[in-house]
Amino acid sequence: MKQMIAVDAEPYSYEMEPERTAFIVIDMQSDFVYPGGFGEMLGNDVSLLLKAIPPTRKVLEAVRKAGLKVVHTREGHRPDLADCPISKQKRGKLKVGIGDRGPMGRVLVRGNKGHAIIDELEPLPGEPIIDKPGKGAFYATDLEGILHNWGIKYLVVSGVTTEVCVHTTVREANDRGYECLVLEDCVASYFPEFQEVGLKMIKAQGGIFGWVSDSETFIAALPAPRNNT
Ligand code: TIU
Repeated sequence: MKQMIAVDAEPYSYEMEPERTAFIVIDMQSDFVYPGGFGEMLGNDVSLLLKAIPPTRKVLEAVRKAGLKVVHTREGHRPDLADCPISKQKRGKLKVGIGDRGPMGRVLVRGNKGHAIIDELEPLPGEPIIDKPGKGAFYATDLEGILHNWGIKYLVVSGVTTEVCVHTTVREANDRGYECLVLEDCVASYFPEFQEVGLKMIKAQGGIFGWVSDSETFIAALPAPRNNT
């Protein structure tokens, strides 16, 4: 029988079917989160992003216990940069840009230290990692096929940055018919005002892109841990 649960959220209660829900962790990579990475090279203070790690870790542990599907994404490019638009390579006129050598290897290039998902949120075997060349997790990836094969309708969203890759992914998902719940303490921006307004934009107009809640409220609403015996 179909099991539905309700999560206290804005603009109103988020109703989801755990069997058809995936938790997505967007771009929690050293290049965005840690000092010395691409985010810092863009002129950003990365300290605000570090705050999202502990709550996201708690949610990861809880959804794994509850038996929800989990998927991770990484923004980055092939070593030959053939999948990186010239516009993206040139943008910002950076001294050390995409593909160049930085303190954590080649910036945003697959296989380099900066591109890797941070240890605190390490994916488990069986949790797909989506390598994406753009900001949105649906563009030029196999995410949609994976979610389709899993029968997913509900996406619970975490990751960085709120107004860039999180927003782009939520907008892409919303247009494809997914019901998105963004956990406000599990997403982060380099800019406090963008964090605030980014979340407002999701839940405004009756939830134009989706719903907003927080990690504790979501964890409390999850079904009892699955008995794997
Ligand atoms: N710069 C910035 O805020 N974000 C990105 O470039 N990528 C993601 O958000 N993942």
